[in-house]
Amino acid sequence: MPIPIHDDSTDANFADGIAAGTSSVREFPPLEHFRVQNIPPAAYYIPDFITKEEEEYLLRKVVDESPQPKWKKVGTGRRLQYWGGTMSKNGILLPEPLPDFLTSFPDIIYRIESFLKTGSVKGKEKMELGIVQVLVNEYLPGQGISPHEDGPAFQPLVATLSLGSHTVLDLHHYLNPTKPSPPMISHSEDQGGKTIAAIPLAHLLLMPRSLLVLRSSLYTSHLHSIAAKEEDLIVHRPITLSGNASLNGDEGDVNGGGVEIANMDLLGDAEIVDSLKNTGRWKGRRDTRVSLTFRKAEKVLKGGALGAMANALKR
Ligand SMILES: O=C(O)CCC(=O)C(=O)O
Repeated sequence: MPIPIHDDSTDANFADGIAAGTSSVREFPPLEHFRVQNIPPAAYYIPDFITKEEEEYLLRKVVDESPQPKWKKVGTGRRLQYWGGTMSKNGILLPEPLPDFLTSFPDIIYRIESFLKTGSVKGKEKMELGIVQVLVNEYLPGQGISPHEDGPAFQPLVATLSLGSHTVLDLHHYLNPTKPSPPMISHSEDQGGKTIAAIPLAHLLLMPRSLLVLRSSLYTSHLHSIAAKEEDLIVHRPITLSGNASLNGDEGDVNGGGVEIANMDLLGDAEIVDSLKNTGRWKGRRDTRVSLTFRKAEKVLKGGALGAMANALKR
């Protein structure tokens, strides 16, 4: 299964493209090719969805050139921004125009939409997003996000682009309190009266420039989080002929917080995959990571920004 590895030859074209006002669009196999196996439906991991130049350009636009008031701080100190509008208290998006650096140069939104359509199967759920809002999260090393659902205000299909650094996204499932599933221990964290499993269901290593697509039950009935860490230890335990997992590296790695990832076969990063296969481990220090989550609100206020203003005046 050929996984696209970043092709440096396209970088020069992109640099030329900057001058010429065009961008170099790479071709990908259909979405299904990137499905993460053995987890609930469905997650897709696409390595190098954008080029290094596009990553640098987007970081410049979002971090260096965004007006300070655009940033909001959450309790843990993490910063975020909304592009395309914000949600009203009753879950209706008050829309604003999306900036050029997301719509036309680079034409990221168009590329995500076109790529998702390659996942549509006739007669089945359509993979159409209709992006109206982009949520930007900035994580300094040591910052994370606690387990949460993105909620019913958004369509259960989201795409997240990672910039600047890798991270590990954890996926969690709810426990049925009347039917605990050993060896999981229920977590006291409250999610609207529901308990979540203490041990994440899966871990995904998200590399810079990759796109992660979550949809369906992985969006509607699971949670996701990022542990607040400065460094990640990934371990790999190949399955032996007897069907058991054997650890190449040190058993202490697992006890010491090392995690196995579900998307190793899709990483497209030869250095990491070689390290995991040969030594059973890979360690990476986190740098500042910026994520862009592209989503569609279920309800959007008609009349756009002007409508939002008129409504505010009516109140
Ligand atoms: O940064 C990420 O990859 C995830 C962001 C996220 O889960 C959120 O903002 O709801």
